[in-house]
Amino acid sequence: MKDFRLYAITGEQFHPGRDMIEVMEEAILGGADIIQLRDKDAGREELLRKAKALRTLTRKHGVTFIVNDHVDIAMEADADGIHLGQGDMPLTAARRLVGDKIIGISTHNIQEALLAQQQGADYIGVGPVYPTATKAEAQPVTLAYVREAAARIRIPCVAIGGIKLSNVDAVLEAGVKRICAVSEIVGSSDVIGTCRAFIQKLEERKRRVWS
Ligand code: 3NM
Repeated sequence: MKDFRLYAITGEQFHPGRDMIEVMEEAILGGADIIQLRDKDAGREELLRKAKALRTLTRKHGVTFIVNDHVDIAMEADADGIHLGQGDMPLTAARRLVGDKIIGISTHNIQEALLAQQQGADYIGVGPVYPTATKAEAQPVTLAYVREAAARIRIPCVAIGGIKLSNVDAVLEAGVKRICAVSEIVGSSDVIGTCRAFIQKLEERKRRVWS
């Protein structure tokens, strides 16, 4: 899997009146290096159309493309991988269908993380770190779980949930090297600038601590 550090997920409710592909292209231009299509409302046909458009965009820019939940859409659009929640298709079943494509798994505690790692996930989501309207029903896992995952899990850990420019320093201090945001990125009036600012914070942390 191509490595990544800034993971942007679609969230069309955060940019009414703007074209999703245009917004995600700005995210890529700002430095997002992995893009996920997440749309809980679209029907199959619409989802496939969006997936194909994002596939074209991500290929043009050489960034990774992931589809949330829908293995069949990921396969048909030739995405690089899929992202699955705890209530979705089991990882082992998904692996049989997607072969060596990327599989990411949402985790909310260290047991789920260790299991995902053992079953061959390529990366895990660690969250929601903070309360978030994007996934309002989920209980925040706090920085304590971010610290634990960063210390104990060997596959890439992506912190997600309520991450903003204003709190990302604390998340990075907890030990993760990859972050994901929906509303802070796609809801910004300056998507490119917001992604650049995230990248700058990742770079700063790398200079000070990782290298
Ligand atoms: N998954 P925002 S939190 C899609 O914890 C998603 O697995 C989460 O949106 C998880 O950056 C989340 O707007 C929402 O808070 C992230």
